[in-house]
Amino acid sequence: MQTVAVLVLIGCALSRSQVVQNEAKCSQCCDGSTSMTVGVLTEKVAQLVDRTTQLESRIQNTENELLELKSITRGTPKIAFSAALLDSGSGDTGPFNVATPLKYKKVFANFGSNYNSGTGIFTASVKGVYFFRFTMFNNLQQTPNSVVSLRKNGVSIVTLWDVSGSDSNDTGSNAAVLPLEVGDTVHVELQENRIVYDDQAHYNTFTGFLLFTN
Ligand SMILES: [Ca+2]
Repeated sequence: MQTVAVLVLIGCALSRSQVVQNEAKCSQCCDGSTSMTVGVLTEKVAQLVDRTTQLESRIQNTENELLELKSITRGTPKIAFSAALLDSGSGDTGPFNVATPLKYKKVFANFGSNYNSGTGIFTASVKGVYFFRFTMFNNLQQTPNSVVSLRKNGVSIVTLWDVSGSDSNDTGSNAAVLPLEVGDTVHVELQENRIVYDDQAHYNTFTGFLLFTN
């Protein structure tokens, strides 16, 4: 009986030794795996951030396309605006030491709300071909000093010019048909150190509308 008890105790001691060895091996194994797992996770997170950025860009593009499609599927997109320079009163606008968008404040119509009277800028919400026209009345001083241009995405397209002679009360207009992508902008710009005059007869106007989508 005593012999059996001794053998059992030896067996238990051997088993405990094996468990301790296995625990040590496992600890080494886990430390290595943890380092590898952190590296893999860091890479995965970076990939997810890239993917999220790409998805956000695609969602933005899809929203823009949806806005365009909604406008089209209602029938002919209703985009047309017309505005004059002064909402009230009379007087010169300018001169400014830098070229400045003219803010046509007296809004006669703004179907589609593509024209912003706070900035003077028209932003196309639909891809298509548009017509724009603007008029200019020169300053009332003896020497004319008025230059105004129609600009697409900041680039001059057509211009009105009256800067010499002794006449005043001159008016002029210019126009252009422009293909626009969604987000393209069109505005009328008073050139630096130039002046225009207006009153409630509304000589200076900015008008535009969509001719057709394409
Ligand atoms: Ca003139």
